[in-house]
Amino acid sequence: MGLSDQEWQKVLTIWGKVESDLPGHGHAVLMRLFQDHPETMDRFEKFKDLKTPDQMKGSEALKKHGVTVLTQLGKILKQKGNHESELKPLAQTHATQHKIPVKYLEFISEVIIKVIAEKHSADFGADSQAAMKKALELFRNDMASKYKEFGFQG
Ligand code: 6CQ
Repeated sequence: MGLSDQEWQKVLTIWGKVESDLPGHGHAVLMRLFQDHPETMDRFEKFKDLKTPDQMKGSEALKKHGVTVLTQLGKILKQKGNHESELKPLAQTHATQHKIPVKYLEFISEVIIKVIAEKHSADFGADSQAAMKKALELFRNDMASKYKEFGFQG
């Protein structure tokens, strides 16, 4: 289901706060994802030596990947649902190369909302949270249908 103009506005306003410190938010999202859902880490060959929270905290590679994921997600959100050309290549690599189940996309969506809520509690009220949740659901649904086109059941 689509979002109203007002909902997209809420999503993009809070995303502006995320962009004020993309490395900080990205790093926090990855640390939280790997701590709350350790199985997600197995998909990343290059992170297999990161075993403790301290090692994760000090990892430049983790920070760099955090920027990668949030930069791409930001590009998608800014399309306000008309994200076919941004989504397709991402779905292709995540389905055929990295083999990332939709469940893991759900995990990262939850974590993104938690991290924003922690860092921006004053600016991320119930309405904004609901709008962001909806935007990430739309992203996931569209990823899931593209996955199927690429023969990955996700
Ligand atoms: C991704 C996810 C995170 C951090 C970085 C990327 C958390 O070897 C490598 O360099 C990485 C190959 C790769 C893997 C294993 C990769 C590339 N991703 C994963 C795993 Fe994705 N990713 C996700 C997104 C959902 C919001 C977005 C926007 C995104 C972007 N990815 C995972 C993963 C495993 C649990 C999840 C949940 C996930 C989600 N990811 C990669 C990107 C981008 C832009 C890229 C590089 C280009 C490409 O498509 O390979």
